[in-house]
Amino acid sequence: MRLIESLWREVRDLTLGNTSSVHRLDSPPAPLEFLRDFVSLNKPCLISKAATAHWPATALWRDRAYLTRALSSSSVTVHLTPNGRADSLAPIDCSASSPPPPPLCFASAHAQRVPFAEALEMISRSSRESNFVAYAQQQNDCFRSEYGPLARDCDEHVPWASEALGSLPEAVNLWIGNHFSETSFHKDHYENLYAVVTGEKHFLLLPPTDVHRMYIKAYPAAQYSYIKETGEFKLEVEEPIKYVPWCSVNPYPLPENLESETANFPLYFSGPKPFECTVKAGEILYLPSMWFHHVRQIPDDTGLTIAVNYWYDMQFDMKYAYFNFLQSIVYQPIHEHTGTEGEAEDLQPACCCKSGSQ
Ligand SMILES: O=C(O)CCC(=O)C(=O)O
Repeated sequence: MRLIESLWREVRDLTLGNTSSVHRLDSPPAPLEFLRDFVSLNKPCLISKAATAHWPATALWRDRAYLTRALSSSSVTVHLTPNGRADSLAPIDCSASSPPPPPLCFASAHAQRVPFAEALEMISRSSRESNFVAYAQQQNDCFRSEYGPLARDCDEHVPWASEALGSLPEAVNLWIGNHFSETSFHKDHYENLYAVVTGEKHFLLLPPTDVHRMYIKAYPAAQYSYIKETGEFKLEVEEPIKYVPWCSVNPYPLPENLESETANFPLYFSGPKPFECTVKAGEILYLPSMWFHHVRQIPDDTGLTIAVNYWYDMQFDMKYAYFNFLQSIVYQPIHEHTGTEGEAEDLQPACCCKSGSQ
C-alpha cells in the first residue's frame, strides 16, 4: 500500500468510519460530548432540526414579505458571476475555442451593494437564461452588520459549541442563493457550525489528511467586473500578479470532460469517496477546521436557500502543524507523469512552501 493512501485509510478506520455518510445526532450534544467526540477528533457531525427548533427564523424566513419588511432600509452585498461559481477557477481567456485549454485563474466575483429587495430579486432571477448569477455570500460577519434586523430570529451563537470551544463566534455570516450558486472545494481555518434555515445544502467533504487529492496549485488572482449596460462580464488578472493557492478538482465535471478530469486528478477520482452530507432546513452541520468542502444548494418552494454559519477560531495546535507538514510534501504517483502504472514515488520534501488560506 502506498504511504499516503494508507494514511487516508487509517484515518477512516480509526476515526471517521468507512462509509461516506456523516455521523448524525438526534439532539444537540452536551458541550463535553461535542468537544470529546467531534472537535478534538476533527470529525464532522450533523445535528437534527432539534438544534434550531426554537429559532423564529425557521418559520419566518420562508416568507419573502417578512424578509423584505425586516430589511426594508438595509443594503446588502451580492456577488455576481456569469455561472454561479464565485471564488473559483476560471479560464483566463474564455474566447479560446481550440486546444490546448486556456490557463486557469482564481476568479473573484463582482461584489455590489444594493438595497435588500433588489438583492433578493437578483438572486431569484439568476438562471441559465439570465446573464448573471447573484449569490449573497459576504463572509465578513455580515449577519451581524448588513443583516442586523434579522439577528433576533436566530441564536447569537451556538451555546453548546461556544462552551466546548471556550469562545464566542469570530464571525456570523448569512448566505442566500438558489440552484445556480456553487462553492468550489476549499478549506477554512475555522470551526464551522453551519445552519441551513430554508432549502437544502449538499456538502462534499474531505479530511485534511486527504490534502494531496485536492491538487492545490497557485493560480493568478483575477476579478470579474459586471457591466450593467451590456450585461457582460470582464475577467481581468490582478496587477501586479498575485497567486492564490486553490484546489484544482471539480467534483462534478461535465460528461465531455470526465475522462480528462479523472486522468488529471486520479487521486481524487480513484481514492475513497468523499463524505457527503445534505443539510436540510433546521439542521446544523459541524464542519471541522481545515476540512475541504464543496457546496451546492437546492432551494425550497420559494426558490431560495438561506443559511447562517458561525465561524469559531480554531486552535493552532499540533494537529495544525502536522497537517501543514503533510501539505508541504510533494506527492505524485509515477503514472501521472510517465503514463506507467505503478508504485508511487517516495515522498519528497516540497521545493517551495505554499501560503494563503489553502
Ligand atoms: O454555503 C456555501 O456556499 C459555502 C459555505 C462555506 O464555504 C463555509 O461556510 O465555509
